[in-house]
Amino acid sequence: METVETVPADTDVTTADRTAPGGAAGAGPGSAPAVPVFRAPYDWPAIEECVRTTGAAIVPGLVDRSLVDAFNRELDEWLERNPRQAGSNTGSELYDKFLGRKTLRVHGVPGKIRASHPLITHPEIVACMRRMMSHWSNEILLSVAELIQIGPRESAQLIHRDTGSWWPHLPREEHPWNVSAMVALTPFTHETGATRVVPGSCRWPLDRRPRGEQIARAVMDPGDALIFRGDVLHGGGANKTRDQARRGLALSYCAGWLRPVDNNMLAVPPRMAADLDDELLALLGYVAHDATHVDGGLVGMYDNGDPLGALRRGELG
Ligand SMILES: O=C(O)CCC(=O)C(=O)O
Ligand SMILES: [Fe+2]
Repeated sequence: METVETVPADTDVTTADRTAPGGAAGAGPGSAPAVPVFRAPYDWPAIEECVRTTGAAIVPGLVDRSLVDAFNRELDEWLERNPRQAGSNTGSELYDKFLGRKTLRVHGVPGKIRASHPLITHPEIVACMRRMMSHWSNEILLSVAELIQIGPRESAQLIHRDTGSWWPHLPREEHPWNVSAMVALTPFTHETGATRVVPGSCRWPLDRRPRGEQIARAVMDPGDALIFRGDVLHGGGANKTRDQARRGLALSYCAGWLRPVDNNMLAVPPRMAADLDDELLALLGYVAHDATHVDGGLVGMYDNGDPLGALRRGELG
């Protein structure tokens, strides 16, 4: 379970500033905090430095609209065939509240929606994740690809750190070992439930609570992405509309030796994996993590070797 940190619910303070191409917007004198925005042409070293030090950055237009439209189309068709209720039933009232009673969540997206594959392997997203976690690992894994659709009249999600999924008190370091890209699939506005982010909170003590005016909003158009490290405080915003769902795809990646949140090899079992490309399969866990170049060992092996080789030889499932 993720760490849940309570703040005054529904505090709705600020939006991400929009700036000229290539520029990052910060909080001006006297203004509320903002998530810095980096427009194309993307300055990746600056984006990564911003995420590393403050916890989050918005990258407008990172994902091509054609990919967003294809994903939304296939998801709509899938939801028609597999009707789902909003809300979760985890057995824990607190956790169900955390997940949202009017929020539709679909896990195991790579096994359900094929149009998610070019998003999960998006070259710029994956390259950014690899660089950001290279301090820890030469390989990264997809931790979870989760569709998060915040329905009308949903209240704000509790502010939390995603890193709490593993163990809330794991040491927090300069370099993150969990970084996510929240890709907007519909408009993220103050009304629909734009993600709330507390810039700088990746450096806060675990028990420090944000005040309302320290919470920024990730206002985004479809195709924009919020990139954030797992230990920055954040949460879904309240959806104040009567009829507009806010749809986002949360793509979370972690160091290659860490156990992902979703069991992606059950989501995409060998019979489905056979015709997928190596890059996606590696992110899903079909490649062993090899740390021998730093005098380490291997984890994630199958039959004393790499699962991908066994898959390609037809030895799995
Ligand atoms: O939906 C959002 O904007 C954020 C959701 C989130 O942070 C989570 O469920 O862990
Ligand atoms: Fe989260």
